[in-house]
Amino acid sequence: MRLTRYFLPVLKENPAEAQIASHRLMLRAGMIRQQAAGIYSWLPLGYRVLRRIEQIVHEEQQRAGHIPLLMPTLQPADLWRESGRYDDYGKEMLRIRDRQDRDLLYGPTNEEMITDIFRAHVGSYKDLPLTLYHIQWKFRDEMRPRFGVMRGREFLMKDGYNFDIDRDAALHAYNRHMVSYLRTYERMGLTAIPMRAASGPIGGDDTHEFLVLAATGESEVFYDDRVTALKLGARAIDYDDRDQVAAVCREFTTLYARTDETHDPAVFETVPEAHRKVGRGIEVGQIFYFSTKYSEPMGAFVTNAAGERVPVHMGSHGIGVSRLVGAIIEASHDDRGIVWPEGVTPFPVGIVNLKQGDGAADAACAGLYAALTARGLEPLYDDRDERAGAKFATMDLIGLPWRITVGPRGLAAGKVELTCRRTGDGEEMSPEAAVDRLAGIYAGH
Ligand code: P5A
Repeated sequence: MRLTRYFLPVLKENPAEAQIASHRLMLRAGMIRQQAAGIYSWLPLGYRVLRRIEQIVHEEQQRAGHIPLLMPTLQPADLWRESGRYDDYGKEMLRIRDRQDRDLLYGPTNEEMITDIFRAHVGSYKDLPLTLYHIQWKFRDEMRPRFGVMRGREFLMKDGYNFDIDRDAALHAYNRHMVSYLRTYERMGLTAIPMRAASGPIGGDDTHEFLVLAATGESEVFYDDRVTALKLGARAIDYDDRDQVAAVCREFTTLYARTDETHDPAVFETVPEAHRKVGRGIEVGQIFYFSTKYSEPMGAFVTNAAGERVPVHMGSHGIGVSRLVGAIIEASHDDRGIVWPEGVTPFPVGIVNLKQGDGAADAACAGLYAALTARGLEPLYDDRDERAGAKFATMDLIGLPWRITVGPRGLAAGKVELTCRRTGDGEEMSPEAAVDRLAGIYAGH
């Protein structure tokens, strides 16, 4: 993409309404625009990141054997009357009446609707296990929408729902989600710690939240800091292997890590003092096992192997897709701007032409652009007629992990400079070597 043909409305000044870094940087980098309290348009740069995050979520869900579908944002109120949640949900639910006077709502979550789909089409244990998920906009009329996309009213969520024949099978689905979430967050360059939590309006006894540690997080967290060193890494996971998946979950949930809702000071005291930490975290996901809470009242029954009709065991599992954009920035920025992890960056590399209009510089940039594109690495090429300082400031603000700087002086020696956004370190090399280096870096992403 050439910057002169793109739409990147960066702001020079710090927006007064933004209280935290991620909100400020998303506005300044031209990623979002607020349309109403807690409701945002995703401008092209922000939209690219959102799509990258969605893509990673899709890949990891499908790797775990979960099946994508798409349910609507609007739901009939009658479904929620069946589960009993229509009245319970209170003012957070946006209620709508259509021209026929039928009650609708803008879905805050989809347990009822997916249960309806299940009961209409599945009747036998032979069709289980089954996990369906979608990535869809939600609406919750939050009392205090704030921090930009972090606590929105309209927000994008991945929500998945498992259907299993009994408690053991459903707990395997729970564990499978935990492991697939760990991999999902790691691919985004995040450390998200599973913490025992409370279930709120979704229900059930087993639930973990995934928290990214950040001073601006909304949840208070208590943890043994050795938990932050745990990594899933590149190890192979067989998602059908119940023991292996359960062992990974034990590895990640044995050390003390809880939110304030489940914190137990007496147990926390048993953590060695040097490792006992109190901090704040951003909740980027939550998984639940709630047994037959929805299947029983809504009549989602299957015939088991003995020929009896039994309610299915269910759980639901959410990732805050739009919130993640903010959470990643909170975890990865400096005083000059965003520092995208390679896994989610809107463009893998920026090209800065120090002397637009110079024949050799323009030709070298065009050559780099073509070579990078041919390797699947679409660059953002700053081809504006601007001072070098202004170009560098824009690149630093929008946070592309790598930058190639092209100028007549370097080119005279056959060199361009490849610079790492995170460290600021630059290295001179031939344009071909820069392309090869980047192809190597991105091969794993
Ligand atoms: C699990 C999937 C659920 O709704 N039902 C379907 C279950 N869980 S949850 O914890 O309430 O939400 C899942 C994740 O969505 C994100 N989230 C939000 N993101 C932005 N703005 C909001 N107002 C908001 N509310 C929830 C969180 O990341 C949460 O973990």
